[in-house]
Amino acid sequence: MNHSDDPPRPSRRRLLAGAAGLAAAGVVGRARANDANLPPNVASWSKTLGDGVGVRPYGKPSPFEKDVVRRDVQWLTASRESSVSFTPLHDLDGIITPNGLCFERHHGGITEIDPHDYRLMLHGLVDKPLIFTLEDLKRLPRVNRIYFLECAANSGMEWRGAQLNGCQYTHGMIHCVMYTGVPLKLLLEQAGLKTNAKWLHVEGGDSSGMNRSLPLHKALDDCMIAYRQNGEMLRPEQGYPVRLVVPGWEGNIWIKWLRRIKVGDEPWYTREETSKYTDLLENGKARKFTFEMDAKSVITSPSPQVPVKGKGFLVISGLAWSGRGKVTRVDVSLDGGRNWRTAKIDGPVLDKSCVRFYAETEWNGQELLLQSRAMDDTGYVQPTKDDLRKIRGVNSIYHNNGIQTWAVKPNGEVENVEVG
Ligand SMILES: Nc1nc2c(c(=O)[nH]1)N[C@H]1C(S)=C(S)[C@@H](COP(=O)(O)O)O[C@H]1N2
Ligand SMILES: [Mo]
Repeated sequence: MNHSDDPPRPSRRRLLAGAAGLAAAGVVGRARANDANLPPNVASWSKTLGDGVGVRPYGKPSPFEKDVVRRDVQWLTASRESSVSFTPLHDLDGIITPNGLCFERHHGGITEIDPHDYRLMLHGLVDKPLIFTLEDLKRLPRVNRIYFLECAANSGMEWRGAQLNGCQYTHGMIHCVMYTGVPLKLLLEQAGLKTNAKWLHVEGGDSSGMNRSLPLHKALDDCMIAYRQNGEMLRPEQGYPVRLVVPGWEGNIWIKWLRRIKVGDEPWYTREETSKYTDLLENGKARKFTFEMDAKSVITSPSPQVPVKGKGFLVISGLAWSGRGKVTRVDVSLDGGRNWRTAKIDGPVLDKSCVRFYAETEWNGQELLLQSRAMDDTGYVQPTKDDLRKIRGVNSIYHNNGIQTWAVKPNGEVENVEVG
């Protein structure tokens, strides 16, 4: 079984197969309206009663939105249990990801836990080891926070050049939701930390036993033990009943199905922070503990799965985020980074959360090279892919936050390209 996040390099055949998959998913081609439903006629849906209350105890999207789904790239991983699906960013707006569309990354399949049997152990360098039930956790003081979660391997396929044709695939290993849960600090205070406590070992209850070392300062800062996502209980895919929330840090350390926290005085150097989730540089050395997700952005529309529908007024829209704090500004370029304009950010601007941006233009069928670049409140500016490669080389998989380019063709089609 393949436990890693490193995707194999796609072959040309595979890329073509991917494009055919998009056509099958209904991305190209437009259905025509039925004249009988158009004014001045009375539309068919106005002539009959609809479903009564209670017919749909848990609501679902309209059947006409059936193509707004998570997708996966089958050749990327050897098994479905250790694999990834991608958020359909191109079909969403605002900053909140609906629960059913959050990308999933698991290493041992989706674990189903009976909440009655759920326990969270807290032990190690503490005065009083504790075991919490889910009810224990729910009785503690709680907070609500909106955070993005990005897998460090997001855009990992794009290090050596443009590969996958769609922001769902190039940038879809991200979701942004509201969590409800207990500040981790509170649990640690209940157990009482020994004076030499410096690191935590956090471990999942799934068959992969996903585990990482978490520095104590982060745990005491803004980490959460979350059990709700967008108001309802976490979905099984996201770690029901309890996951660790580590704001701004790489998704791998956000342990799902959290079963154990051990307090120690040094890192454990687990597989996921040595063989995986380190970045090999040109000189053969690897960066270690690159927890923070740097500022990044992507234009979600237009993009390869959302071609431009016609000439005239065009709203360019996208998402930006930074694991270091708040996004302060997003710039958009129409000419591959030669000229930049400041985009409008609309909606909440929160710490370690996504922001939604818009830039408006007139499109007359000219070729565009669309780019966006994010800036955060530490002064950090999202780099070009070339600038990133100058420092990082091309041996890396993780932490690719380079500027994405979409080429808009005269017929409105959009393609993943690189400039420079
Ligand atoms: N227990 C457990 N936690 C886990 C994983 C896992 O396989 N098992 N995968 C990690 C990785 S690599 C990522 S990117 C995120 C993905 O979270 P999501 O499935 O909610 O998108 O969960 C992390 N937590
Ligand atoms: Mo990940």
